[in-house]
Amino acid sequence: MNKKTKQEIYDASKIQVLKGLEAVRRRPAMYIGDVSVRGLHHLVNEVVDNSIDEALAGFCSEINVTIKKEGSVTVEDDGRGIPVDIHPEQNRSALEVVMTMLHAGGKFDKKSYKVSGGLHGVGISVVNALSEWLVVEVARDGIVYRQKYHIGVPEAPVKKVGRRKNPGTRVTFMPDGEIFKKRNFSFEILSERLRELAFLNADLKITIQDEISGKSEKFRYKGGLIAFIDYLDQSHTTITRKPVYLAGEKEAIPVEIAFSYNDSYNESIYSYVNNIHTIEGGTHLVGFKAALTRSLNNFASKNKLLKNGDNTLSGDDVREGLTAVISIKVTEPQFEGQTKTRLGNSEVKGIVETIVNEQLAKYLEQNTAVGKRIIEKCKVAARSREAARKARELTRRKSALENESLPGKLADCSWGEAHKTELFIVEGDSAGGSAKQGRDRRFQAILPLRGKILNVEKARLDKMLSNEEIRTMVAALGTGIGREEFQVDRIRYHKIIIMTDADVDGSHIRTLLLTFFFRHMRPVIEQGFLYIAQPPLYRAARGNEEYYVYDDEGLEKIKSRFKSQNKNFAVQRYKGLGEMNPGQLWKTTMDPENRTLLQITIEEAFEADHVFSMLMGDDVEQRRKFIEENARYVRNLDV
Ligand code: 0RA
Repeated sequence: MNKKTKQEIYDASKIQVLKGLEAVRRRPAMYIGDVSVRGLHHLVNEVVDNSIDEALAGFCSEINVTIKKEGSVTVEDDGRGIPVDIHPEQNRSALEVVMTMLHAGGKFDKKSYKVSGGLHGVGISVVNALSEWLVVEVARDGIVYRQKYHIGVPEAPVKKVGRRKNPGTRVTFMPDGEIFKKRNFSFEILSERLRELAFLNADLKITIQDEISGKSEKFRYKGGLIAFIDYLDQSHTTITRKPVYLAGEKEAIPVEIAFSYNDSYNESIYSYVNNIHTIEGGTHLVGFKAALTRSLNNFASKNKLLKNGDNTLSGDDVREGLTAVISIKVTEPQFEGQTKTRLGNSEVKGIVETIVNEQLAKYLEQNTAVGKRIIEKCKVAARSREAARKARELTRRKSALENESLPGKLADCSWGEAHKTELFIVEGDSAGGSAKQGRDRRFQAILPLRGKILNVEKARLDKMLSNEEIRTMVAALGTGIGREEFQVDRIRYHKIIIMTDADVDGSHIRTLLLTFFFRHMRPVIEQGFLYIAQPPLYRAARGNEEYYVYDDEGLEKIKSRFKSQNKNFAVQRYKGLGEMNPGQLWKTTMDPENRTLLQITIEEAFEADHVFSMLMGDDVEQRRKFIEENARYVRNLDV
């Protein structure tokens, strides 16, 4: 029998490694989603996820993230350290295998809740392949091992470089400038995810330090999900003094839930599978909702809290003012949907349902007073929903008589087919005027909105419908609104384009609109109908040569070109759309041949909604500042 020599084995696996790395570098988006801001930060999340796995296995209590002065990032944990022994089949250190082979993690599966497919769980080797350089240091059995790589290729075998008592892993990497156009890490983006992870993993200590800005944060929540709910509710008054906490495990699926009721009319449920935010929900969420409705109705009828005139409480009734977090772990999750964030595993629904039914009944038995307050709130919700339904029916009958007409403010287009037409929702009458003159009236419709639309956070649907701007918008869209009426198929345009000024007010209006669509017309986003226009920020001109510039980087480029040619030039900064004449607005922002549109995904709308819920404090100045700092949610998109 032919026996391969060690050298042959080594060379063969080396070729395999190079092929793998090449695949990642050729199509990075397949592994990390995209190569923009999100993909860049995904690299850090990927490394952190490995440390989180070690924490889930019970061996790691602290994770430290540092943005270094030079622009690299270090992720350090106090876990067992990546194994360093010689891998029998690969004939080299296990550490090298983990760092260089795609999906090598599985070889050492710790039977934790690793994610198969999707964006997370692609393995640390992907980060390595997309890094100009990466250094890993492992402390195990009192010895420190080290290896360095350039775009994923080891510089030399793993070396012993020192001694240290406490085990752990430290990964430092510099993203590759050839893959990522922008390489600067955002303290805010990283902090947000790390805080979330600290909430989801009770008592885990996570720190982040930014050596560039000097900012730092420490996260550690003994209360876990309970602390998460308190955080989400911080700007609201709750009727459940302490969040309700339920936990259980069935068929090796642990389920953890915390919830509360507050005085708003919104439902905010955050669901997670293996620490991944399932924005599109899924079977765990369905199970929770079903059990919540059932348990509360059972409690209400047992305690005779529903009078003869009261109907049973609907799902909408029991979720008004609800803040909930549900976190489950599944060994082989199936993710579906537009952003692969909907859990598909069908067995999970029943498991969550059973656990919630059992645990919640127990809780309500022991906390009758809280239960009664919740039911009272649900009953108020049910009554106002009924009142709203009657009012809607009345307006519907009235408008049927009046032959439902389009709002006067809408400058409609002449073509009738939705898939060929666009609606620009424009901030302010003056920009609306320019847009009307500049558009191609065959397929572009313009709807100017005056000032701010109603704050949808504070209003119930019935009150919202009394707001003229909202009614006008709903009428122009043609979809109707409200659970019973909204129909995305009736939409009159397949591109809804939000066009606002590039200032703080503009970004506020944009956030409001995104929140509105996210909460009340989610299918419009899911179908990919919602966009944001990108007006230029500057116009640089010299004689009759002119350039429109869309960001500060572009401005610097144009400036240096003009300067190098020793020419006089003028730069105009556009503060609002109104500063452009109709021709300019068409050319730069509306003409399908030249413009860039940013398509809104559910993820982005969710972020806007999240930002929005967070700024419910009444301090206007603080709110303004918050919006400014978070404008990135609706900026850093690409189509
Ligand atoms: C495989 C096996 C073991 C630990 C790890 C991987 C591990 C990976 C990373 C990545 C970042 N930090 C990490 N910490 C641990 C278990 C090894 C054993 O049995 O001791």
